[in-house]
Amino acid sequence: MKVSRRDFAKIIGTATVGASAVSAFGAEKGTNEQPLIQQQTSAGKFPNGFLWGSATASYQVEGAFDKDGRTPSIWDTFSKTPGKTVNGATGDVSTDHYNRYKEDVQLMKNLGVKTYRFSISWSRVFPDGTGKPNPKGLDFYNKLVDELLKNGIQPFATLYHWDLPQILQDKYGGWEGRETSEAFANYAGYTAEKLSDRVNHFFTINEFGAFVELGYRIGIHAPGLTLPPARFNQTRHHAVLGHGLAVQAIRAKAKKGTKIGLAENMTICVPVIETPEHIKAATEATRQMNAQYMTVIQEGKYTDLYLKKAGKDAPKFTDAELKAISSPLDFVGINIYTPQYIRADGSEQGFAVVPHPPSFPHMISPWLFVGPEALYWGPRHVNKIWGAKEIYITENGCSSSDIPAADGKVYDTDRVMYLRNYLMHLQRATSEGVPVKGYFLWSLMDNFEWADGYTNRFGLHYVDYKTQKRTPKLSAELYREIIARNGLA
Ligand code: PNW
Repeated sequence: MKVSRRDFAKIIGTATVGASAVSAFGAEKGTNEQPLIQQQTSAGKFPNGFLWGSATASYQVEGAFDKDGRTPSIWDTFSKTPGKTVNGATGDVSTDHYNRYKEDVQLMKNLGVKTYRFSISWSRVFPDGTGKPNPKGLDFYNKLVDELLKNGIQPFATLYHWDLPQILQDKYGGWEGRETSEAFANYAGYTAEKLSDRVNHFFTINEFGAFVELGYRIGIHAPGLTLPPARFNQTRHHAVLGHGLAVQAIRAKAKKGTKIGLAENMTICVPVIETPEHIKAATEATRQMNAQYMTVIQEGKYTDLYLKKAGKDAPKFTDAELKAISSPLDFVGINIYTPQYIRADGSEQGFAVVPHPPSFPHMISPWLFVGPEALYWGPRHVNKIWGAKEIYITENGCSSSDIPAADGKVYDTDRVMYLRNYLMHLQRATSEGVPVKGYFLWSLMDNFEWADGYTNRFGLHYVDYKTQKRTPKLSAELYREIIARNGLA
């Protein structure tokens, strides 16, 4: 990955003005005032019923790229274009989850996870992007859902994890065209209608902040475009519009009581030091640096600063579209890997981004800076700023070198260190009453890591791609322990 998280944040971030609507941390009640004995008895524990899970995504694990009527997605095209992925890797076979899903459900069962987040391949369900559905494509998800339920694992389904049907890219320029937002709503409504008798939670879209920015602006993900600002901002708008229209379509078609949310890799603004002034700055930075996605979805308007900065290149939109975009959600999912440090400053906007110094530690992916407190501040901001009452950490995890030892095991002590520290901060959040209901570790097993191909491994299970053998890593043992204790291990 050539673009670092730091550059990435700079690229998508907007600088800003405006006052914080949120009171400073120091003024809150009940945070540090628990009697010591109570803190000790609940030390390290998560709330009862906490949903421990793991996550994957269709193009990253399924393989079976041409089975049962599936048509190419933009990731098939992109990965088969020379020079786009490391070693020309594609998702043609990947971990062959399409054929091995039963075995993979057993991996989950051995971990003890209560839930599994997977994504649905749009071009399996609608090979033409829209129009006539393909029952054979949907059937895979029917079987997967049934297998999960049979094993006591709750399915959480993501409707879009980046594998747009290529035909919609060709016809409408993908998410640049409003037609794609509408096609997405149609596919989402249909799929939720078919699955919601057994799937209670649907995510519309995974990570606007990655697929739109990397795919349509920077060009290092599918469809590999570098659009000029006005067209690019319109693409952002059509992506959030697609989300909003999908929420409406799912509400109209799915079983009553079906819960709808999204999974967004928002910029996690961590106060450099936990003082009221830096916390206030980090709160405002959260709204402004996520203006184009999470903030407009939550608040139903683009911030003044976002529009001002975009100037003549600002997206064109109607009030009705803003209303659709901000359709009420049942829960909010946040993918959290790394922090963005923020300090208060005397500027009009009231905050400044503090870049990671060159010595700042990161995992093997250069963008994956280690900042465990992101797992505290992310959900806390979402709860305090927008009042979200049901929050999931829809992804968290890390890449490691993962070289098998002589005994065949992978002793991924760096991942163990990462998870233990991040989860301590998640526990801090839940113990303060931040309503985080579950956590999905990315990922169940090593898989196709987009432009990085198979070189960066994120799994709890090591995959030998020659034999498709899955072997639990040390981190899988740690996770099993944490789940069993419902607390830190
Ligand atoms: C997320 N970046 O992607 C995705 O949701 C997963 O599909 C992916 O495997 C996981 O995180 C690990 O990378 C990202 O460069 C990929 O900033 C790259 C970036 C961010 C998110």
